[in-house]
Amino acid sequence: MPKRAYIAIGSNIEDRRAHLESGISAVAAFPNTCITAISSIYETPPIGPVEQADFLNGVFAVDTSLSPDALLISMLQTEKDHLRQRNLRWGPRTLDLDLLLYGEHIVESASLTLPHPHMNDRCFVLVPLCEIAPNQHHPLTGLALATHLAALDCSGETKAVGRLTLAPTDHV
Ligand code: A4P
Ligand code: MG
Repeated sequence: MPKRAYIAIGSNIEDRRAHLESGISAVAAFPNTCITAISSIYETPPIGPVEQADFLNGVFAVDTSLSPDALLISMLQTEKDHLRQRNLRWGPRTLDLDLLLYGEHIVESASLTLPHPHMNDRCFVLVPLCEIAPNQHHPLTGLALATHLAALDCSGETKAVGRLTLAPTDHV
């Protein structure tokens, strides 16, 4: 039985939009996986200790029969395929793919934490996520995602700058 998962995508190295589009197309080509929704794309100031260029961020939903670990491994491989360098934590990146939610799963392993531990604090995640799944409940808090978003002040932090176009793909 496929599970619904939510994936955050980001880039702050040009061509940012092209990186997002090819990142989502790569996920759409994962086995037994199809994209069911894509948020708008938002331009967001960098959060965290590293001074760097603004990001483009978005969130998309997939229905997948891959396990959480298999999905994450394919996502990390997709980042590598986009020449993602890992020399600075929180540093600039061509493509970042974070697994936010996988059904109601709660996981705490060496390689995977679910739900994503920072998702409730970040406007660049919750604004696009609530565009496509406002009534989804957070598995740990039991609260609707829209309730978490209402607790943040995202004014001035995210600006919708358009939508992505995704070429149709054949699915299994
Ligand atoms: N990992 C564990 N759980 C997960 C999960 N649920 N999803 C492990 C994805 N990965 C998960 O990630 C390090 C390891 O986390 C992975 O090997 C995986 O096994 P990483 O992508 O190599 O490192 P990172 O991205 O530099 O660190 P981190 O903590 O993921 O950073 P974030 O949280 O992605 O923050 N500002 C704006 N405006 N927009 C952004 O997108 N991004 C960051 C990076 C900072 N500031 C930003 C943005
Ligand atoms: Mg990451």
